[in-house]
Order: sequence, then structure tokens, then C-alpha cells
Amino acid sequence: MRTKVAIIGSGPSGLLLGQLLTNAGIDNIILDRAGKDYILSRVRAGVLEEGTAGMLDFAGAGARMHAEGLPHDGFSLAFKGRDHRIDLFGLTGKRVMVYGQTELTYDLMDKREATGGKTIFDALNITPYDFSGDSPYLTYEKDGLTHRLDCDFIAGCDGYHGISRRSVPQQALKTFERVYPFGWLGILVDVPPVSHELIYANHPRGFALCSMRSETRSRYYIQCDLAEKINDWSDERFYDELRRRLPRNHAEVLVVGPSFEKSIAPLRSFVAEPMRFGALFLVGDAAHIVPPTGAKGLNLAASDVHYLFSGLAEHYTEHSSAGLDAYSSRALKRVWSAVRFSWSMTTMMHRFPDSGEFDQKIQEAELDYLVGSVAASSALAENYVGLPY
Ligand code: FAS
Ligand code: PHB
Repeated sequence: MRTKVAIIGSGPSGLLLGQLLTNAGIDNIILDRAGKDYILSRVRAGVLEEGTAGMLDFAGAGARMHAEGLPHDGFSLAFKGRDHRIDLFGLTGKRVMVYGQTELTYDLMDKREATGGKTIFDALNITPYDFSGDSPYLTYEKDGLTHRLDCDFIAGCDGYHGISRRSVPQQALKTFERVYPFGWLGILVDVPPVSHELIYANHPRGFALCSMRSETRSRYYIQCDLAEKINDWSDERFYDELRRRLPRNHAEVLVVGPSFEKSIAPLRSFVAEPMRFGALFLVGDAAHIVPPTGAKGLNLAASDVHYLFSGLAEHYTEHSSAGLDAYSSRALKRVWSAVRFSWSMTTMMHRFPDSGEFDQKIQEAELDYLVGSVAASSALAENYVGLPY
């Protein structure tokens, strides 16, 4: 079997790249070790930058996002018992789209099927070969047989735990990492959100986030120790803790209900450099991870895809390698700006184990200045809506 671009991973990165390639008439095959249902069962990101929404439109898969997504012109920062709105649209002329990653993944899978894109699910032990040479290929196991797929390029869209980055000789890779000493305990519940916009809360007991998936489905998070166990957190205990971290005007109107998803996500910042090794390109979480505080993970995957697709299209239509040669440096520039923003939001909003009253006062002083300064709020807003590609 042969294709032009072999894509490892059927998450947002792989699906978005695959659709852009298909639309451009560039043959590609997506392989994933998991099945479609498992991929669609994962609950992840919730906020799309305009650039990401535009990429979904460019892929021809944006209709349901515009029909069901929630355009948001701002969000609130809550601290010292009050919340303060950051007017994204007033400060930047841009907004964000609240639309769950699960829905985006479904829309891209649906589009791929409708346009005849080939995806091989349950492809086990995918192994890339000769991506530093002239004849890259990969092997995989399915239905008890080992298969070979020859290709021109391999896009490693297989996430943080995937095989792509691990296939690169370690001496060719430099990684940068910051592991945060806490996680996010999150729930999904079919009740109206406590507010029509997102609320990021700084509190001496820890961070909290009130988000949503629709006007009838809420997504709530509270910062927790990494040693916490899901089974120790009843819905009642979760809501009590969430109320304690929110300003009273929100805590008093919080609508509760039985959660149908509950999980703990660790927080880390991670970047692998470079993002290209011959014919192998690392995309999205395969190359970088950001703490979800800045809502950047999924959005960085979209900008990586923009840069890589541009380079691949240029290669096949203009026989130029300039775009592919520039991929890693172009992508990493935007990656690091998002890593910095996500780190700064995480540092400003969370309680660290070695924090004391002084540290809480410093965070509150930073937040007081931020919400009181057009310049500081504009800088925050520019990063939150997404810097230009
Ligand atoms: P993904 O990890 O989504 O997809 C990788 C795909 O590759 C998967 O389908 C997997 O099955 C497959 N794969 C893995 N290893 C493989 C192998 N060896 N062989 C073949 N296939 C393989 N971002 C936000 O912006 N906001 C959030 O709130 C947020 N919350 C998150 C919560 C969690 C628990 C996690 C893990 C991430 C969260 N993220 C969030 C980040 C997340 O949304 C990612 O940025 C996004 O999924 C990146 O998409 P992909 O790069 O496609 O990687
Ligand atoms: C979410 O809705 O899951 C979400 C929204 C914004 C974030 C992180 C997560 O910063």
C-alpha cells in the first residue's frame, strides 16, 4: 500500500490535516491505534480561537460549530470575592467559540467519511521507518497481520504518549518540561452553566473554572492535589468545594445535578524541538503540551496543521520545499508564545504547595492591576483569543 502522507493519529491534529490534504487532492491515510468510539469518548478542550474555527471552516467541517457553538465576547476573572470581565471583543475585535473538542472531532470524522478519506482504526504497533532517508514507510498490525505503508511523508499526530516522538533518535531531540504540582478535577453535567461566559477563579483554597459545552451542559473544574482519587469526590463534595472558590453571587445560583463524566488531568508544559526529522513531522500534542489554563492545547494543534499543510501543498503543487523547511521554526515560535501564556495564567491563578499568604497577596495584586489596566487586559486578551498565525 502507498500514499503521499501517512498520518499517525485520528485526533484533532490528524483529522484536520487529513481533511485539508484530501480537499487539496493530496492522497493521505490516517492510522490510529484506537477505535472511533474511544476517540470520541474523550472529553477535552472547550474553547476555539478564531483561527481554529477558521481552519474548521477551511476544512469544510464548520457548519455544526456555527449552528451549535457559542461565540463568546469575553470571560471573567474572579478573585477576592468578586469577578471582573475581560472584554475580549472590545479589546481585540476578536471572540472565541465555545465548542467541545469531542464535537469538533466528530465533525471532522464525519467530513472525512463523506469525502472518502481512508482511516485505519485499531492499527497496532505502528512503527515509522527510514524517515531520515529517501523511502519512509511505516508498519502496523491489524487482524493478526503485519502491514506496510510506503509514503512520502509521515505526520506524527499521535499525541503526547504516541510513537512518533519516541521514534526520533534521542540525541536529535531537545525537550523542555515543567510539571505542575497539582491537577484539575473536572466534571460534565447536564445543567445550565452558572454564567453565560467562562469564569476563571483564583482563591486561597485553589483554582476553579466554570465552563460549558452548551446552554444546558456545564463543564466545571477545581484544582486538586495529584494524589486525589476520583472515588473520594462525590458530586456533592465537588459542588461544595466549587461554591467555596466562587464569588457569592455565583455560588448562590449554581445549579447542580448528577455528573456523567468525572476525571483528573495532570498539568504540564512540554515542548520538543525541533518538530521535523526528515520526512517525519511532529504535530499538536506529539510535540507540545500546555496546561489547559490558557485554553491553548487544541488551538496550537490547529496552527501546527496550518503551517504543515501549507508546506505540503507547496511541495506538491510548486515543487518547493521552503514551507516544509520552515515548518519547525514557524510552529515553535507560536508554540512558545502559547506555552508562556499558559504558564503565566497557571502561575497567576493556582495555589502552589509552597505558597503562603504573601504569595496569595502577590497574585491578588497582579490580578488587581490586570483588571484595572487597559494595557494589561489587552495583552491578556490578545493571547487568549490567539496570536496571529
Ligand atoms: P490527541 O492526543 O487528541 O490525539 C492523538 C491520537 O493519536 C489519539 O486518537 C490516539 O488514539 C492516537 N495515538 C496515540 N498513540 C498512538 C500510537 N502509538 N499509534 C497510533 N495512534 C496513536 N486543551 C485545551 O485547549 N483545553 C482543555 O481544556 C484541554 N483539556 C485536556 C484534558 C486532557 C485530559 C488532555 C489529555 C488534554 C487536554 N487538552 C486541552 C489538550 C488537548 O485538547 C490536545 O491539545 C488535543 O487533544 C491535541 O490534539 P492531537 O494533537 O490530535 O492529540
Ligand atoms: C473547557 O471547557 O474544557 C475549558 C475551557 C477553557 C479552558 C480549559 C478548559 O481554559
